[in-house]
Order: sequence, then structure tokens, then C-alpha cells
Amino acid sequence: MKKILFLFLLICSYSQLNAETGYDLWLRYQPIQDQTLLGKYRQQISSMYVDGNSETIRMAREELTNGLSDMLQQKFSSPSAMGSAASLIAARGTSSLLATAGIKELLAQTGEEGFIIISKNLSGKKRIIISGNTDKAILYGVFHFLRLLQTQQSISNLETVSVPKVKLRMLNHWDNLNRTVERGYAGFSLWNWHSLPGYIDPRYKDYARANASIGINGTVLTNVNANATILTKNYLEKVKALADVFRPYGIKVYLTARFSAPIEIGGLKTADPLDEKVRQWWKDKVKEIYQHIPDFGGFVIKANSEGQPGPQDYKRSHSDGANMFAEAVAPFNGIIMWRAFVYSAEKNVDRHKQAYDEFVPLDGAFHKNVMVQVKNGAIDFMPREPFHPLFGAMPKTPLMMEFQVTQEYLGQATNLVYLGPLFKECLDSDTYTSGKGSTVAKVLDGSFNKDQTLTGITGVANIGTDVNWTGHPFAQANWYALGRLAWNHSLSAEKIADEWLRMTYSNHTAFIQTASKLMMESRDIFVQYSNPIGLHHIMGTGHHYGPAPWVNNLNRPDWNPVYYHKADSMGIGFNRTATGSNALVQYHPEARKLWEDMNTCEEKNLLWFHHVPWTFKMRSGRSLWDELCHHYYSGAAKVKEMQQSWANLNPYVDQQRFDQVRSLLNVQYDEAVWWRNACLLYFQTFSKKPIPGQYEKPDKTLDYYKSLRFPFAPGN
Ligand code: GCV
Repeated sequence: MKKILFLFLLICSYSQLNAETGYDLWLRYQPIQDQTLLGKYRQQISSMYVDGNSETIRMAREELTNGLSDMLQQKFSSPSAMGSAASLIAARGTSSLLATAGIKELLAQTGEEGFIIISKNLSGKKRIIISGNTDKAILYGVFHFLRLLQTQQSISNLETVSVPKVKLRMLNHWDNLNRTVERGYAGFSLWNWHSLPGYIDPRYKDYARANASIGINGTVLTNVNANATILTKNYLEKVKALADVFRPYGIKVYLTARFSAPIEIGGLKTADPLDEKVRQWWKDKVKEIYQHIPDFGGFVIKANSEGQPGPQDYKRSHSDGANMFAEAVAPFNGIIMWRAFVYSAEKNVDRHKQAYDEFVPLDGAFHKNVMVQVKNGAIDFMPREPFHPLFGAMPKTPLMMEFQVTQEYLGQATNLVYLGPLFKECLDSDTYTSGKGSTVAKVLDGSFNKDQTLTGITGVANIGTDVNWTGHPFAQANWYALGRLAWNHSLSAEKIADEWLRMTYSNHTAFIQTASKLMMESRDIFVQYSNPIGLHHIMGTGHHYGPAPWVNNLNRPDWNPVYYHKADSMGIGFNRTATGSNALVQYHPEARKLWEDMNTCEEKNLLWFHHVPWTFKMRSGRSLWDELCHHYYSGAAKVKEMQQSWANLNPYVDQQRFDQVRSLLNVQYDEAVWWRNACLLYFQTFSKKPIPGQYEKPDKTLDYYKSLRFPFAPGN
């Protein structure tokens, strides 16, 4: 009886949760409800002191003051008292307050950005010390400490030493100057170029806070399909205004450079990277940028890719192009991130192989301040994709990971898909290039190259003007995961989901268990009802929304879904073995073993590497056709389970956010059925086999699915 009453009271109290828009992201700083814990925290943090006067320290102090005051429901201020009397001290290692703290050795390991959070007896009193070698490190430490409270961790005996595994942790915005966002599904671009620099939207600061809280230290403001106008004086003033807001949060601004800018805005006749006038033009332009933004980070460049101009227009190589920029930014310590996402319409070579063919011969040819930015897979951010063969194949060149946080191919903003497992799957993949255990993550963090000074992970942002920033409320988790993994790629996807859920929704155990499972399974479920068993690139043309495996009429062969699935009367899948395109040869022989034999190939990538007969016996005992049906049907059925799981979480979530996710899960189910029916009806025209009797038959025809049009789908 008591239990029932308790549950009733619990449900009543939760259903009165205040409506939330999601604007606060994971920085909600909710009052701690558990009275015992609250009592402990209040005792352990009776007063705080943040030492220093820089802008960054001011931000750290503001965050800590607000966070503690809200969570512990008592007023904090700093300086709260004499610094040395405070129970929580945040200060640089060099501060006189910490002279006797004995933290020198610890701080010798933390570099410029790492921090420590330790419990220590100091001048006869137990304290919590947040420290680092720079103000930025202290800011990171403060955010981490707040996270401990938000996730209700014990702070009794703290011994945290946290150092980022890679140096550059970034977001790439594919934002256009007219505020549309390429592959953006969360409204318009945050950057209101028209009202900048005069009006500084408070949201810019919240953007910086959110990024700093997860360790992101760089942002590329503009689309890789670049517009040279961003480099004109007017716009540089706008960029400067944003850089000024982000700087205190340790975030540097980067831009994309349009290769043909010297012609378009410089009045030159050529953009040839070996032409002296062109080189000088870029040097002058860079100097001008640094006059506005003294800590400007550098450029990201997409060249000779999907119609973008580049050095090959002048018969020069990618390294010729990259090095011209590298030379221009070098005097200012700037860097160049040169993208490896290239594939040519003229070459009749499997698109999978082209970036490797193009870039491996250039290993060692790039200047020291160039990174080659490589997508996680060789095709294009597919729902499931083997790791890019370039990882580990350019030992003399620092490679930057490019993940896609925006869900271009993973349900855009209508599907709940947590990308933590996708990021981890790639980071943990073994390239074998420096022996067993040469994971992609270790290639990135420079584990195999002691001289490597540049290391980095970036993600294509999923952020826009939607009130909750990301469109789908759960897409916030993907932004969060990108930052957390860039800081520490050895964190598990589960751990990150757990943190995010606690901070964004609730610490209640029943909530966490169900919601975490929902998140952890979501990516596999998406793969099942859209691109199972290694299928890829079978989405709608242009907008990439929904299925369209039948498309075969686009200008370039490798833009057509039929190029990728190769379904025919015999079977389905892309033969990338030695008897086919032999893309497999680009992987280390040990890595290759996972995929090269159709009979032993891991099934999740089977059709990525093999053209497989419809009758092929899968490990389940089913034929390939039946297995395909099984995946499509069980994937869609699992969305129903997701709906049910979410319904059970109603007591723990405010009505507004609950309803939004509930409605989107309904949309997701419809889209899953659409993927399932459209793909199976189409592939059935080749397999000529029935959909097994236990499954309900598609209620629409293939022609119906083919007739669907989405002229105003976002992000296109
Ligand atoms: C910015 C894919 C996307 C394009 C994107 C391109 C890239 O092809 O569909 O929108 O362009 O990747 O990464 O450059």
C-alpha cells in the first residue's frame, strides 16, 4: 500500500514538472531533490572562490556561481570570503592559494587544457581544488565539476586528472551566408550576419558555454561549399564580433576558404596556387584577417570536390593547394584542414577508392601546419560504414576525423538516433597499420607518431535557430557525444548517454535505465529499417530524405543509388573484393580479413563488400532475401517498442519535451514503414521472392513510393 502511495505521489510530482523548451541543453542546473545528497553537497561546498581576473575566469566564476546557486538552492558568490577560507577553490597551479597543495606533479601532466579536481586538506580544512595550468583549463574543470553534481556523483574523495586526447576539438558549420544550413534540420543558421556586428544575440554566448562545457575549442563558422564573401572586410568585422564572444570560452574561430576567392573578390585572373600573385593575395588576406581576429584558427578547405574549385583546375596537386594556404597562415600559427572528401565524375573507379588513391601518394608532402580532414568512412557518413582506409595509411600526415553530427543520412530531425555508438564503432576500429590495436582513435591522437603536433576530431554541426538548438530533442545528445569523445575517445557511448540523460532529463534510475537502452539501440534500429546488412546510399535524391533505391538517372553514376546496391536477378551488394573493385586492397591485410571472404565477412557489412546471391545462407539460417525482410520488418517493429518505452517515461519528463519526442517517434514509425516497404518492394523486383508470410504485406505499391516528392525538404 505504502509503495503504491509513494508511486502515486511520485507520478503526481513529476507530471507537474515545468514545461521546458530544451533551450538549456545539458546545462540545466536543476535543484537537487534528494535531500540527503543535497545536505552532503551543501556541507562539502559551503563556500567557493575562483581566483583570477581574466575574461575566461570571469566566465568560469559566473558558471560556477549560477550552477551551484541553482543546484544547491543557496546563494553563492565569489569572492565569497577570503579565497583561502573557501571550501571549493578554483585556481591556477601557480596561484599562491595552492602553494602548499602539492599539485605540481599532477599539473605537469595536464598541459594547456587538462585539469585536476581533487579533494585535499589545506590549512587544516578539507577542500575541493579545481586547478590547471591555464584559465581555460580551469573553465573546463569547472564545467566538469558541475557535471559531477548534475549527475549526482559523490564528491567526497575526488582524484580527477583529465587531459584531452586530441588538440583540436571542433564543430564544422555548413552554414551559408543567407542563413540556410546545408544538411541542417534545426532551422536557420545561428549566425545572423545581417545584424552582426551591431547586435550580439545572447544566444552566441550560450552556444559558446555549451561547447566549452564539453571541451570544444574551435568552430568553423561557414559551409565547406564556401562563399568568398565571408573574406571581405564587411564580413570579417562580423566574424570578429563572434570571435570576441567565443574567445573567453576558449573557442577559436575558423573559416572556410573558397579556392577561387582571388578571382571572385580579388580581381585576379587566376587562382593557381603556384602563381606568385595568388600566393601574395592569400598572404595579404590572411594578414587582414589576423588584424581583425588575432587568434584566428585557420581555414577548412573543400577543393576539387563536388564542383568546388581547387588546385587541380590548374593541374596542381592537393598538397600544392594546401601548402599555399599553410604558408600564408604559418606566421600567425594558423592551421589548414584540407578535406579528403574527393571523388571525380571522370574516373571510372569505385568512389570508395578515390580519396585513398589521391591522397596516399601525397603523404609527407604537406606542410607541418596542414591536417588532412577525413570523413569516418570512404563514401559519405552512411548509417553504417567501415572506417575510411586513409586512417593509418598516411603516417607522415596528421589526419583529422570528420564525423557528421547532423543526421543527413540518419533520419534528419525526425528520427531518434543516438550517434555515440556510430562514432565509437569507427574510433575503436582496428586499422592494424602499426600492429594489432592500431585503432582509428590512436591514429588520430598521434599515438604512433611522436612528432605529430596536430591532432583533432571535428563534427558537422546539427545546430540551428530551433529553440532546442537541434530540432529533435535527442539530437542534442549527438552534439554532446561529439564533444565528449573528442575530449576523451575512450569514453563509452553508454557513459556519455548516461551523463547526457541525467543532465538533460532526470537522474531517476528508472528513467535512466529505459532511456539509455532506447538511445543505445537507436542507431542499430535505424540501420535495420533503412540500410541493413551493409546497404548504403539508397536515399532520396538531393534532400536525402527517405528511401529511393531505384534512382538511376542522375548525371554522375556514383550519385545513383543503383551504383551502390547493384541489385540484379542474381543478388545484391557491391563487390569490393579482388574480383570486383578491389577497394579492400586499401586496407591492411589483417583488417581486410574481417570482410574479404563472403562466407566469413561480418554480416553488418556484407553487402558493402560483396555481391551476394539472394539464396545465400546467412548465419541465422535464413536466405539473404529472407534476412533482408527480417531486418526491415524487425527494424520497423522496434520503433514501436521505442514508442512504448518512451510512453513509460512520461512521469519523468516535462510535458512539452515529452510530447515532442512522442510525436516525433510517431513520425519515425511511419518513416520506418516507408523505408521498409519501399526498399523491399523495389528489391523484390530483382529477387522475385515473396515477403515471408508472417509479415504484414505493404499496403502501398512501389509506384506509390516512387511517386513521392519533397520539394521543400530542409537542408538541401
Ligand atoms: C557540404 C555530402 C553532402 C553535401 C556536402 C558534402 C561534403 O555529399 O550531401 O551536402 O557538402 O557531403 O561533405 O562536402
